[in-house]
Amino acid sequence: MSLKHYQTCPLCEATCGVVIEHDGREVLGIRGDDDDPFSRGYICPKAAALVDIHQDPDRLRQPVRRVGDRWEPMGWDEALDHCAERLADVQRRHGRDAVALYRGNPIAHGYAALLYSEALATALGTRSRYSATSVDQLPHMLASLHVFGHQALFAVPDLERTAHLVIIGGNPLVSNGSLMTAPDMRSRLAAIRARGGRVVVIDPRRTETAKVADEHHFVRPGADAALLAAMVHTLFDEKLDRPARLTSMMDGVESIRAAVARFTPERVAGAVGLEATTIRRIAREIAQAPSAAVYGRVGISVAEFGGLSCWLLLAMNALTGNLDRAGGLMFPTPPIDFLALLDRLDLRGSHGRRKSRVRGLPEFGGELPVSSLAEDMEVPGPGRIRAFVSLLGNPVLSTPNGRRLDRALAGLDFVVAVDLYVNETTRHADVILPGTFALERDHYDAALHLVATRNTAKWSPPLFEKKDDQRHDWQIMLELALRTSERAGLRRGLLSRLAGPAARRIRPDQLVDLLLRLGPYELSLAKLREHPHGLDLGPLVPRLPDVLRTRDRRVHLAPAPLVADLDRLAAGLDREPADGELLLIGRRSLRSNNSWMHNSHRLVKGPARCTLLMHPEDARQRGLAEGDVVAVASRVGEVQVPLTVTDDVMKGVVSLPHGWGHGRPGVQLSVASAHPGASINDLTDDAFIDTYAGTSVLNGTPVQVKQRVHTDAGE
Ligand SMILES: Nc1nc2c(c(=O)[nH]1)N[C@H]1C(S)=C(S)[C@@H](COP(=O)(O)OP(=O)(O)OC[C@H]3O[C@@H](n4cnc5c(=O)[nH]c(N)nc54)[C@H](O)[C@@H]3O)O[C@H]1N2
Ligand SMILES: Nc1nc2c(c(=O)[nH]1)N[C@H]1C(S)=C(S)[C@@H](COP(=O)(O)OP(=O)(O)OC[C@H]3O[C@@H](n4cnc5c(=O)[nH]c(N)nc54)[C@H](O)[C@@H]3O)O[C@H]1N2
Ligand code: SF4
Ligand SMILES: [Mo]
Repeated sequence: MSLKHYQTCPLCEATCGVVIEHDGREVLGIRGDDDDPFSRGYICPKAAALVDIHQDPDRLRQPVRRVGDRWEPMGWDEALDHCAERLADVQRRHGRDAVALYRGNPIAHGYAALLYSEALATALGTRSRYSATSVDQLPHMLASLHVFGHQALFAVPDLERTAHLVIIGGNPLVSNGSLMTAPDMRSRLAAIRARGGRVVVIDPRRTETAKVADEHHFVRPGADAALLAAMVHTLFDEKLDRPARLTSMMDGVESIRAAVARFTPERVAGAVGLEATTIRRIAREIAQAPSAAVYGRVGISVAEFGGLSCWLLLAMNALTGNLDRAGGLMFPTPPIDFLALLDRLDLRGSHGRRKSRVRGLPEFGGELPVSSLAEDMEVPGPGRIRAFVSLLGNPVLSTPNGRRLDRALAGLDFVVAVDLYVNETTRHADVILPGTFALERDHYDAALHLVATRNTAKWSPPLFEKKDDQRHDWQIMLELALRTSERAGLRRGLLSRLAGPAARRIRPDQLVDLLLRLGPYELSLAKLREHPHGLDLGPLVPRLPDVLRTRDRRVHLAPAPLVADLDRLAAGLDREPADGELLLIGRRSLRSNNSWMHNSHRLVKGPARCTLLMHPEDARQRGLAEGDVVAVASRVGEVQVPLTVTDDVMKGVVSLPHGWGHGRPGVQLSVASAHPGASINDLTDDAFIDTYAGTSVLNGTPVQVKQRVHTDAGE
């Protein structure tokens, strides 16, 4: 008997519809759902691996406690009470901020975990909050906060209608798009070209996306802000700016003109690695295209001037008249209107309201930059972090200077992780609380509709009901919140006892139902149940000025703090690289998902993927050859990896993927441990940050590829 179950793949931002064939107990096959109106049958190789994670013998299925170097099973009540006791104890003795909380990427891919992780953070009352945001999209949110007045108000490329797409520091053919939810990027990019449009890629590597584009330009890592400043300058210099359509809604045109005056293409060309004439042409073509969208992603955000780049990117779109129009950057209309909800709380986002304890890095949206986490655990003094709650995250592999975080975690009083595995981070836990996985829970893409290139809605029920001895991530978070509060003191204890029974009765899908009803399409769960393949709500529509959350409902093109930060950019323009120095950048693979899917045999089989890419000339200068094992060293560490020599990477630049490094002792990932690779974040530097935004710099790390390690015993 073969049954069909329809759901959304929760692994990345593309939100592809999948059909899962099953017999009620076992999965028989997973393929793309041709009837999903958004993904139209597309899936990538990771979708099939959903079943591998589901069935993985290494996956934890009940709470475990670390006893020496062994893990002992625990009952749920015992485990939750124990964790609550320990967290409350740390907070009683050292203050609330002594418990730090980190929220990882998969939280954004499950609405319930998203909601209840927020509840847990609130209940703990700690200001030591961290997430993957500060190693990812923070500068994009910061630009939105300044320019549009809300950190969660995103403008995304209108891929379906654009005539000219410029991609700076994104590789959507592999990442499947980010802050740009659009399944099947290959077809979507091909469609732009098929209708006579152009795709231009600017990246220090000739990426998979670059190879299907009309044009690719190498850019020096970290130089995008200078490049974008020069592009904006060119608009004014060549009288190409067309803000007319938006004049009545836009402030700061004269200020930004003055602010970028010193960044002429001729002045920045050397630092950027592009000819001044090319910079001018790229800007001109954007301005003159019938419609254009300039899009940037991780390559521009986790960089020294990420805040500036993300701001100038928005300015480039706005000044060419491409903001909020078909074919340009547009604002999605999500079925759950989070912004309207946050308006009721008068929440727009925040930056720099307080500073991290040791280094004084700026808060963003209530969180501190994760680059300050290890030092705030290690350095003695009042307010030092003593306990750590890790929710669906693996910061040892995903944040800079992972070795330091390893040491810091090992020195804490108590660590609890909500996770599926004993991995590089959770091996430091005292207790691991494993939740259900994708096939055992319902799905609704609350967060990704905020960045989708088409308005859609889809809810899917769980394929398999969870077993009695399993807990959903949201249930674990709710119980940790309630049980810790009960133990924490009179007022919180009382509140928690009063609120607890109600909170335990509400199911998260009831919340989704309510929020859908309040949303702009007045949907409901019942309505979505009638559309198991998903509901198409149409192309993006113009939303200015109502969508803006600036107090005056205008687009602020020249926010003072960002204009001021241009001085830092100008000061860095003539910096010379040290002798022999190469700049290290990252890379993603279609068969990886950050750090945690290497335990699927079907995804890791084949040639090793964790290799260092190097330009032939750089290799020759160092006497290195394809396949050599090389030592890559930065200020903070050294790793050894095999070398791939290729002119797909710019001269002076080397590339290593992130999410590897599974060889650490204690990790219980039998497949991944056989393909360990090395962690790029053992090289990235927690001291190297965008000092204005607070984001970690993960691209453009100075490294030396020092010596050739002879692997052949005879040599
Ligand atoms: N050098 C470098 N570093 C980077 C990046 C880069 O480009 N270069 N990219 C950065 C980016 S963009 C991001 S988003 C971060 C990601 O950083 P993190 O979010 O810290 O890391 P992930 O690898 O996503 O780890 C997710 C964890 O959640 C667990 N997990 C997965 N699904 C579930 C689930 O359903 N339930 C439970 N309970 N656990 C689950 C996994 O086992 C894993 O431990 O990495 C960042 N790090
Ligand atoms: N298969 C797969 N898909 C994923 C993920 C995954 O791990 N695997 N991770 C998901 C996550 S969490 C995210 S946030 C997204 C990220 O989505 P993307 O940003 O599209 O993914 P990346 O591959 O990191 O692309 C960044 C690009 O920037 C380039 N780059 C590096 N430094 C610079 C620079 O200084 N300037 C410029 N212009 N470019 C630079 C890199 O060469 C790379 O091509 O992908 C998501 N999708
Ligand atoms: S692109 Fe792949 S991983 Fe991402 S949602 Fe689609 S099938 Fe899942
Ligand atoms: Mo990310």
